[in-house]
Amino acid sequence: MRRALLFAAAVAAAPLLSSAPVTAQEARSTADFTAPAQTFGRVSFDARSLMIDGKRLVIWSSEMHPFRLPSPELWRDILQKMKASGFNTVAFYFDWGYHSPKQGVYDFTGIRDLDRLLRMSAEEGLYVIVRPGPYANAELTRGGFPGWLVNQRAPSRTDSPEYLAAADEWLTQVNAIIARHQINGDGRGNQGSVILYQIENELAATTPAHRRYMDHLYAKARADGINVPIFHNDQGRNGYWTPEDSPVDKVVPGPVDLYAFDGYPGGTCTVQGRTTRGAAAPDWGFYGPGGAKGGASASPATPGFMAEIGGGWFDYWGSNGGYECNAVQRGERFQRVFYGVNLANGISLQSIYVGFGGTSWGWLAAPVVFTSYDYGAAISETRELRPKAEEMKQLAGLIASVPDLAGMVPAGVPAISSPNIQVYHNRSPETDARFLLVTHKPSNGQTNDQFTVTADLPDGRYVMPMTLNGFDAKWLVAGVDLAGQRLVYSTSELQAVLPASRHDVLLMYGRAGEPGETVLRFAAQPDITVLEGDVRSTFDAASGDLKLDYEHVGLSRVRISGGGRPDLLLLIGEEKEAARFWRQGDVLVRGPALLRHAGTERGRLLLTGDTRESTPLELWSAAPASSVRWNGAVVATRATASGSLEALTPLAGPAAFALPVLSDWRVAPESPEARLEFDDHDWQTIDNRAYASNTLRPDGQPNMLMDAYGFHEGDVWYRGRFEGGPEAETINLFYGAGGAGMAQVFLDGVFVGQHELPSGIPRPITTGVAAFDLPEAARTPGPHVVSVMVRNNGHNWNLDANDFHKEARGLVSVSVAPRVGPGFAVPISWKIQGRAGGEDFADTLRGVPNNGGLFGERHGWHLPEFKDGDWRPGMVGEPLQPGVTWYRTRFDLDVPAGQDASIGLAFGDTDTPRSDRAYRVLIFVNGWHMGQFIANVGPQRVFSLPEHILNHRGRNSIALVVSTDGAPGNVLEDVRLVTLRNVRGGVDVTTRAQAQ
Ligand code: IPT
Repeated sequence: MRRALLFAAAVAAAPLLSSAPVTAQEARSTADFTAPAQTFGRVSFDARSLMIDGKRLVIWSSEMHPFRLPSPELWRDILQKMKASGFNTVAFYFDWGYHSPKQGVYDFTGIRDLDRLLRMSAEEGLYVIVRPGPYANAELTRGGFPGWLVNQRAPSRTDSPEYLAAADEWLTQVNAIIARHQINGDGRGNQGSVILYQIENELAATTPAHRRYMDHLYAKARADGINVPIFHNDQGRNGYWTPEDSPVDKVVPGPVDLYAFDGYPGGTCTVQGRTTRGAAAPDWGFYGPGGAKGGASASPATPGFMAEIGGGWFDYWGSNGGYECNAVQRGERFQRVFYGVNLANGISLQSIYVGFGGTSWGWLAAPVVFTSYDYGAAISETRELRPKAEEMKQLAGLIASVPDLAGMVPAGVPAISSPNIQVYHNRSPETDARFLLVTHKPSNGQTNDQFTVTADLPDGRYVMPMTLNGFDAKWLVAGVDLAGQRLVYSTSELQAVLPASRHDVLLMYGRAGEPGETVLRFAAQPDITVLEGDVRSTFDAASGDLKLDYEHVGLSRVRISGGGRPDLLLLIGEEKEAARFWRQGDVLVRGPALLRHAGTERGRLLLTGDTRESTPLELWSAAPASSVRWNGAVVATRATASGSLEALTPLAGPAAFALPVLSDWRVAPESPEARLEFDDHDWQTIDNRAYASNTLRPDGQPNMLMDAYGFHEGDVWYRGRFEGGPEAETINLFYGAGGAGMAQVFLDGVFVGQHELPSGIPRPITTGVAAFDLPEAARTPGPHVVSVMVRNNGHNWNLDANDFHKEARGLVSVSVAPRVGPGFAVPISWKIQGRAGGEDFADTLRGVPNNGGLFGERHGWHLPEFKDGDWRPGMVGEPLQPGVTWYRTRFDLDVPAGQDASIGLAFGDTDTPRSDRAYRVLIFVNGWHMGQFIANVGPQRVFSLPEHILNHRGRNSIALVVSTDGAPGNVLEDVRLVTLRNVRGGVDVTTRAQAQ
């Protein structure tokens, strides 16, 4: 009751009624604006927003996965790019399986150094949301569960003691690290910037056993010293695991401090790579229809919180290549409309999944995805800022410039002259500042409209002429104090406010060519000097309003002085011009492709960043600067009439550099396991050990699953001995191998056949049956060997908490039997071999994802130090034997100093997602397994190789592991190095991932 009444008061404060039939829906929030703030040290929250040190802020977060960038120094590059795009927070999943090769064994060194990651995040000025699982999903093999957990029969994600003991192992380790980096400190003198902690991930099973599991995770975190608020991410706005029992909704209460949910609205990229504009942006808060689903009240006393809001989507084996489409689908305009509607709905914590996707290198990927996890994210896999990052910078710039945006509430519906338009109108209860989100009605509307919005704003009633062309939204603020200025309203969007040394600077922008107007308030008429552009002004002495009107063309500059306020430089740009500005600290910089940092040292302004080409530089700083340095070098500047400093000569762009041609290949055939006489005495014997998989198998079979023998990733080999006889006509396999997985079968060294699992979009086929006729030789009396290689392209995830990750991998059952008739199966005794050392592998530098059990991998053929001198010289394109063939070569790179490049490896015709050549390649670079290319499945033909793995200034080695059925044409296509990105700047990558 209390809630409803209070809210009614907020709505009643708006006297204007729409003259048009429809405007923004009337808000029906049950948010409890009187709920007392809950405090967790420096972090607190109430129904409206999170607060840090008692100060409200919008949590504007971007996710990345440290495990998808095996180059710790480049983590900093991503963090800096996120920070430069305006995010104040970064979210991390941690992948349990990445750190734990074996039960009881954990590794947080090198590429797995989470201490380093969290330290860096704090150094880069980002708050951190941690999501350590134990379950993650994240398109990871087993959804992040370790390989050894597949052998546990106890149901995962429940309170079964065995599972909890396993989860606790991980949590004890990872929580100890997280605890040291909390914003509240750990009580032992360590401190960092972690503000929120997620338990579990989208757990939609809510039985008492699941509730007890969640209780356990909460208690475990607290026992391990986690002292920040704890939340869970509901799969949708269902009300699963909310901190309190809602008075109005059927919610599932759970042990969380904050309620959060995930959402991926906005349509999809079809398999054809086309963008389809989906439904309108959902009202998941204040303006929603109520009810747990899609309503505003799943958790009335906690702020709107989206732990994942889609910032792209993953792509599938066998697609036509969806990442560019996803980048557009959830790109510019989408962000304005969807994230804006969220913000207007009171979702004051939003975390974009993902801001940088990276690479599912090695065997990290779940069966659904191939190597690239680019995701169409704002920061591409090659670490390029896509145009949508620039739009984010503009939106985030507004959020940073107007702290009043945190904790706003609905302010009533303004009048709009067009039925095609709606305006979400919110106000700050503290300052009365307004947020007006102008979008189409419905928000996926595409019309071009000119209309007026009439609203009672803090400084009076105003009729604002506006334009909205196509799918778009405008994020406007009104009645707000900005530095020493008063913005009455503007139909342009605000990107930055800088109280500069000589005058305030406001940076506004709008769509190219569209008209705009900005009204500022003064005590008396100020002096106006238009320095650049065509800006008209009128002053209304009665109100003190100075109205500027203009078109958004290029960059206009207006100097305003007097009028009882500090001097002001108003910059009004068309969108693209404004996107060239960066705000870092107390500096506004125009020009470069990226501004990483701005700091001052003894009056000197120190800037670091990237240039893509020769670039002019202009800057405004809060404190006067005696000199300016860019990436360490002095930049001669002059003062301008705009109160800025301008570089006398442009900043240099990057120098071009050449890449070597890959040649001098050394080639060696592999698959010796296929041969009859191969020595397998040290292989494990297949026996009847406990079977933990939920894949049904025929009665009486031994346990053939690879995981049962400690082999969880990549390839495994089986050898089965039998006595030849008339029954040995066919071989029938039932196997599990993940998306686009495969099996190859040999008899006595002779290739029998290959079976490939279909890719299947959006749900891959992950197990299959195959039958082959055996050659005549199998029927000759005496010992014979069938050798089967199974390539495991990842274990399933376990999103639905049904232990799907325990689906069989490797062989489930095999029979050698007559072709027809009753017959009987030939008895076979089996052995299995996989990754060297199984769960006790030696290569702890590269860790869990790197290797499977190919003969070459077991003998170090992938490693840079391997001596391939006795391999025969070979060429790409030459005919291949069925089975596996290795290609190795070396090359030198010489990327100019001070430049950051992304170099990749390309196969064949990169304009087509797949070819009719059926072959696969595992790519090893300096010993690191950086991807899998499947020519006939696709779509990925270019593989990004991050620096650190790649030595940009010196020697590198590459090993390509090609498997084929040996049919004519199934041969390695042209392979070449390609430069995917090249800038001057970058972060220092001084260590290399291996001794060369
Ligand atoms: C949601 C997961 O929480 C996340 O881990 C990731 O898998 C993401 O989806 C898709 O990339 S699951 C939700 C879409 C049902």
